[in-house]
Amino acid sequence: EDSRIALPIGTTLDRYIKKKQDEFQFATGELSQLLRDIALAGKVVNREINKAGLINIVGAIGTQNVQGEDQQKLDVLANIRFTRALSKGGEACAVISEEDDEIVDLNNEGRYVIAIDPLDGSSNIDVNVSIGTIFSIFRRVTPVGSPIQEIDVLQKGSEQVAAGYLLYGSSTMLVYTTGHGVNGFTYEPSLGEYFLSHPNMSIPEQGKIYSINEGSYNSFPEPVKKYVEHCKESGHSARYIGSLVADFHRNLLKGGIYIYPQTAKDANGKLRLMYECNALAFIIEQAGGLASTGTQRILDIEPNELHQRVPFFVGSKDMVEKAESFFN
Ligand code: P6P
Repeated sequence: EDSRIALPIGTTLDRYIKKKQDEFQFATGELSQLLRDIALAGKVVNREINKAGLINIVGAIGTQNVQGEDQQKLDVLANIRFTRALSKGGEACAVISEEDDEIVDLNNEGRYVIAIDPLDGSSNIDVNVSIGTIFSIFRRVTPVGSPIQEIDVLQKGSEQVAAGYLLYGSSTMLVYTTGHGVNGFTYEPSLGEYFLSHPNMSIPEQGKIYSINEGSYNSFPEPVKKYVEHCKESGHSARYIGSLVADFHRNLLKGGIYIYPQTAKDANGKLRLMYECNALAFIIEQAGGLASTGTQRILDIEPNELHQRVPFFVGSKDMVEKAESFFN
């Protein structure tokens, strides 16, 4: 928590980014511009999501992404919007996305690499459940101007320079960290501005909410079954929206744990390390929580594949530690 920059609630995102940049002499304008580019794309996607029911852009378009999941029209659109905004912004030189099998080389002199899930939970669009965008920002490793290589994108989560998510819910929010705490901004569509609404976010160390799809209970590893039983014995509330960003955000505000463990269907869990778990792990640690596979800190994992999946335990410190204790 950095008291130097306690800006009043209602500060706009632009003013906040500028203030933070001034405060941290090492902060270069590129990262600020990159955050602005992402925020702008979020405004465009937000508008398309809000219109989805009216102009018939919901529903699968028949193509599938690398995960073999039906691509909903909106997640294809969101991928185009974010990739185009990043390409035009010029600060990012490469993107890895849930929607693209391979690395997208933006062929520019940008110093940053983005890992993004442009619209997670897109199967929830048709039923009007909140959905989200998740992003991680890394510095490229190879020299600017040289061809992008896998080592530029397959970096440990602890190498992130920034991470965040957009939540398209009853209101649309942008929540992000640059390693100096977590701040939440609420979007006001009539003004086209994001306003600081949740300064210095921190997750309660204790929580009474557990989020897990108990439909897969029978195939959970024993330690996970034991932890679920512990939650029931403790009288915790089960809350599972089935949209990762929505479940994560609620737990960040109220305290809680979200778990997507190994199951019979997904031997390493369903969620992807590079563009889902790493970003949320960075955010939760900056907010005083924890994120692990049950046995390993998410941010310490050396990635070996763009779309690799990992088991994911994220949330209140005491709850994650309790879940981990069943693995020992
Ligand atoms: P399940 C949505 O498809 C998603 O990627 C996350 O947003 C969500 O938390 C999870 O999968 C839900 O998966 O297997 O419980 O339906």
